[in-house]
Amino acid sequence: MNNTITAISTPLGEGGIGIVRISGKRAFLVADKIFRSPQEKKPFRFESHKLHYGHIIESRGRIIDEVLLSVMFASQSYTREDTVEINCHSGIVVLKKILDLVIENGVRLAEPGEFTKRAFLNGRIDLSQAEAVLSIIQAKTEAGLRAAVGQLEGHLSLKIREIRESLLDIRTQIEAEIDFPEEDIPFVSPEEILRKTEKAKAKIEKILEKAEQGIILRKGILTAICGKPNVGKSSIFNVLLKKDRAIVTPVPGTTRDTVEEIIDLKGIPFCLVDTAGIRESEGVVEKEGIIRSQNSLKKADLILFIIDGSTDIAKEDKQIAKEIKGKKLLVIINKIDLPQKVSPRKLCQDLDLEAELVSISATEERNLPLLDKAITNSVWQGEVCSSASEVLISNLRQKGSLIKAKQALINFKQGIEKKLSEEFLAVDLKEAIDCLGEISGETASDDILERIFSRFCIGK
Ligand SMILES: Nc1nc2c(ncn2[C@@H]2O[C@H](COP(=O)(O)OP(=O)(O)OP(=O)(O)O)[C@@H](O)[C@H]2O)c(=O)[nH]1
Ligand SMILES: [Mg+2]
Repeated sequence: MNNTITAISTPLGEGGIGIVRISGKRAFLVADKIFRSPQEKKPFRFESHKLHYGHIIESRGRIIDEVLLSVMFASQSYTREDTVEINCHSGIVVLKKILDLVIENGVRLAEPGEFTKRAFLNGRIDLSQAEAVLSIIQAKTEAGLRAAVGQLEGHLSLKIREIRESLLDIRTQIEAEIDFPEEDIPFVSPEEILRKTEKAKAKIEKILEKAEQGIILRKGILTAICGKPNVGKSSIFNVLLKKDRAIVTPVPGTTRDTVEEIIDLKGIPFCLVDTAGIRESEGVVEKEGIIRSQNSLKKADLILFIIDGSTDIAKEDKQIAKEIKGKKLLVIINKIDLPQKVSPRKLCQDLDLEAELVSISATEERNLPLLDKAITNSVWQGEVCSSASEVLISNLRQKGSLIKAKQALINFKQGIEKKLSEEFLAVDLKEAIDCLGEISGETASDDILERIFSRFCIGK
């Protein structure tokens, strides 16, 4: 923990500015060795969080780059350690050269997310806030960003802490009764404990109600567009994307490989996948494409099943309907600008599917707002994270911990009702407290930490 780390914190490539970051006890010492300011002022004496002009110099006195350097004192830095940031020109060679120079001076390369991990271990942020940093970096829509910022600001942390502290209070009361049964401590009635537990449980349930929203905003909805060849899948993919991304031709079997793009509908990120039309095929390439289509269907959170309204229902349509039955899906009748052979009223019955249905024309762009609405409604009804102050969790790990905490509280309550001994009750209560601690990080195992921080990039 006490060694000093460094990394390039900006994307590696040509750009205006690149940043090399150093954090730890040796940070200022290294800055002193490699940085020269025109006034010969020492980085130790710099004001915190101010930029200072100068040069990075290697041992033989040669200038590597003209830079702006800032020092951040441990008490106010991101990692809560002495930190130095070197703003140099962004080029692969120059960044690499400065990084090597820092490493030569007794600093080691940081692991992915290690700066944020230190911020967590040093108590600047809790674990859910550390996860929020990653959510901000990876946000796919503005609503997703709002939710992540809310989490970094500590809305979730505050709520979790509040619930956890109320449970810790109950524990103190119960333990006092276990440890000092004869002492004259104020007696807390089981009714009072039940009331407090119920309140904590209700708060957990309230967060869980919105869990799906938070997770969807973070992860997005994997949406596969499927159907037999030539129904207009790629045309629909392009109109949803509002750009000519996939090839469209009148030849059935045009799309071979799957094509993926992210769109933002009402703040929800949908990862759209255009797939090859599914049919019996002898062509080697087409066959491979169809296997990929089927894999996409298996993985998808949502399927847009496209039917060509201008042709009769074919055996391929029925075959695909069978394959996707039971999945979350939306049926789209396309080509309504042409004379229609398909009856929207009977279609779902004929295909033996239960699904919402929308009729559109991709080429004439008819009913597209209806299509957008049907897609968003299929995963989310109502307003999408309208403010950053909403308490939203952002991943399955947090959801899992909340569900476990809730279950432990249910067991605890039943234990009280059954008048179990305090020792028994204490076990369930501890479980609930620990599960909440997994979210904020107090009781997260090294394994959990490893899994979380390894998803970060190096330099954050
Ligand atoms: N009239 C009409 N033609 C359409 C419509 N949508 C697509 N088409 C045409 O249908 C043909 C096939 O469109 P694609 O989007 O390539 O169909 P696809 O389902 O991706 O086809 P494959 O990739 O071969 O499976 C093209 O000639 C499109 O211009 C529509 O709404 N109306
Ligand atoms: Mg296509």
